[in-house]
Amino acid sequence: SLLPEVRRPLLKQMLSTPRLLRAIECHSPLSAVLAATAMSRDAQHAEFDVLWASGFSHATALALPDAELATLERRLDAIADIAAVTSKPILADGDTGGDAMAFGYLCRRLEDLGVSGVVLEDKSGSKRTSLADDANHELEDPETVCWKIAAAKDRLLSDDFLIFARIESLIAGAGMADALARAERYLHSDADAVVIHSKDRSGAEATRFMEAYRRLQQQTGVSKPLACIPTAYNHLTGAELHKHGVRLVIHGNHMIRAAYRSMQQAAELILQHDRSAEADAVCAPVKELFAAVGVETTAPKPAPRVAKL
Ligand code: SPV
Ligand code: MG
Repeated sequence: SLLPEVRRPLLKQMLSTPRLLRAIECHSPLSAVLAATAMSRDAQHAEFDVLWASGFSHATALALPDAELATLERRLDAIADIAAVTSKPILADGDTGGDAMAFGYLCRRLEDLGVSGVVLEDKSGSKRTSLADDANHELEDPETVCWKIAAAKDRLLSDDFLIFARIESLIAGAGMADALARAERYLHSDADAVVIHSKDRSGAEATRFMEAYRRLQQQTGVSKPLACIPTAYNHLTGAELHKHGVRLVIHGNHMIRAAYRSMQQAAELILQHDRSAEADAVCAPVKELFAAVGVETTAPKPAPRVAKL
């Protein structure tokens, strides 16, 4: 882990260079350790830059729907647990953030934990998960979103905690014009960065927005980093999204989905064969788990007491 004041500025520092950043979801301390230590074989994209403390994944790990049901304090505890065992910058999913007071409180607590930023999505009411085909989404008035961000910024003690304004127009079916109007509004707000979300599997909708966002920045003379969550259009690589102007790619739910599938397979294989030998194929050896969490195999001996003369 890192001291909060050392860890918090890391994301802002990383975003000050033009290189593409890659974030991966984590939902538990162990998933965060795996996310933080994952290495690609080709050295080019050797590791993830950022840990995404996903609301969806945390809720799913608690076997709850992604509808802001876990209390704020419980979310904060989960993020503190992740911070305790990793040293990568953490970007927290702030969901709708509640009202201005609740969102300001969340930001201050995250700031204290050394979290580098939060994503506030512009939905209101009882939030529904963005990737469900049949969900009814209610968009928040962009003025309210900007007010919440401004009020939270006012409460922050540092200038290195970033607030990302997440545009949900394309998720809610409000269309490209609404998404771009919001993007322009957020460019002129206290938000530090913008996130676009889309569930169009072709990726055409997302990339159209990205190109329009590039033009918008040129026209307005204001530029803020753009992030995306390409779960639906995951045939596009980070490098391709970077060419469309994306600065941070968030792989939003892959650790929990991978864990779900292998847990399901292990449980079924044990039942099917009435023994666990076959399940070994989908399980890591315990030694790897020892290495990941630093198990001590011998208990430390107490130091001999030396009588003080
Ligand atoms: C999350 O990971 O919680 C997100 C991304 O907000 S999504 O689930 O795609 O809405
Ligand atoms: Mg979420």
